[in-house]
Amino acid sequence: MSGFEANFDGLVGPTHHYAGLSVGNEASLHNKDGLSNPRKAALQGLAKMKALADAGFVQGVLPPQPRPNVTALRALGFSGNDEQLLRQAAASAPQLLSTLSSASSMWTANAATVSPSADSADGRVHFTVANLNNKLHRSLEAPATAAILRATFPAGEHFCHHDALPQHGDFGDEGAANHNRLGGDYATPGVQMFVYGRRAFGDGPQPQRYPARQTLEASQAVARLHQLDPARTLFVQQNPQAIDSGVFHNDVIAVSNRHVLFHHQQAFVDQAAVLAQLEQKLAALGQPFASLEVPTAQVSLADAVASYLFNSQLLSKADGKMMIVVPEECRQRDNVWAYLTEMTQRANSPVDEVQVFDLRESMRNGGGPACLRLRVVLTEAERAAVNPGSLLDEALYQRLTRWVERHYRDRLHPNDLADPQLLREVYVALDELSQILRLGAVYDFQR
Ligand code: SUG
Repeated sequence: MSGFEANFDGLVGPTHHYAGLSVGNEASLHNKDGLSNPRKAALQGLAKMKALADAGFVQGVLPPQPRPNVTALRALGFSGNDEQLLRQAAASAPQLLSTLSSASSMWTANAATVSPSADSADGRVHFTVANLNNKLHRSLEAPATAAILRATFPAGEHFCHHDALPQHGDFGDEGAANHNRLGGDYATPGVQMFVYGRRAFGDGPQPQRYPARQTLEASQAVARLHQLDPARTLFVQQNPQAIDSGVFHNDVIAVSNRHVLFHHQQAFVDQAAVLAQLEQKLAALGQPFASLEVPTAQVSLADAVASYLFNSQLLSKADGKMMIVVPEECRQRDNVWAYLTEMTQRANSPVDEVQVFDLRESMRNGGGPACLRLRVVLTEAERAAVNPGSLLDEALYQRLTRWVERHYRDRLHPNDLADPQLLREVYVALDELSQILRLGAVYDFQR
């Protein structure tokens, strides 16, 4: 049975804006209150999806969530009809309105942790929705994410869904952004590496400046829920110094594909031991391991954060080699670009091609190519069980492009979020989108 990796990208929502909500994410803080272009953001994301689908990769789409989040505003005491409610919130709590309007569900690497069926005892693909409880705006994503994932991957013979872990910092869980799977073939057992920032219980190194969002205890719970074999599971601590330099998720400092781990020299605590354990666990499966370690002397932590070199996608091509998908910001930094050029031209490098995408709108909030996609390893039988309307082909790309052009604004400032017309536009657009993707009534406002 053969397997492959599918990427499910989040479509950027119509309220994409720069709210400065994520302490520890330098791009988010630096770009607070800037003017965003939601239409351009969505089209940039779609262009990446289309290019990868055209290159033969299986590409899926996950829809945005309804924002402003009227349900949350009502729960927080704002009342009246939608117009009155938005007016009240804008007048008395504009920052809260902005927070509850974030389009942050676009970064689907944080939607859930996903384990392939080859690794789970019951032979199903497991999903655990991330609770994202370190940031208010992100903690509100979980219920809609659960509904969207269940509509996209119907529960049953092939897919098993778990709700988010308890909404408490001790179980802080940021999903697949802190998870990597290594192995040979996608459909045979592999090794799952969970990367945490701190321990909820007990001592250990901690970042001093910025928060560690993921706990060891959360990662362990996800591994249990997914019925993983402890012998093929590894819990690794992220280097606190990296977090303090702006590496708020592991996917800003490391990415894996098959037997390859592409990572920075300062990614993990006890890095040499981590790499040795990975090698040993893969060897026990009869699989090789290749560490592509980028030295600090060539790319500093600051360069890694500014360029998002590691927030890349490593994709297996038909010829057995890999391609690396990076943001335009990598090309703009000479040392990073020199490293990529050298790495892809080196004899015997597993990665021999670079593709560059302009994702500037998302990047300005700290979301690169890898943040925008949720990896789901599938077999053919599993793919056949995926909601067919969610898989991107030429026709869907054309429809989605027209849909964005029809419904999205080309400029948005946080002050515009009080406009009741914007909320009406969002409801019309998302209602139509759920029909285009054939997802059924996934949103609260449709029920
Ligand atoms: O959680 N930014 C997101 C970026 C998430 C990137 N995802 C991965 N690395 N996988 C975050 O910090 C900023 C929103 C704002 O400030 O408007 C934000 O939420």
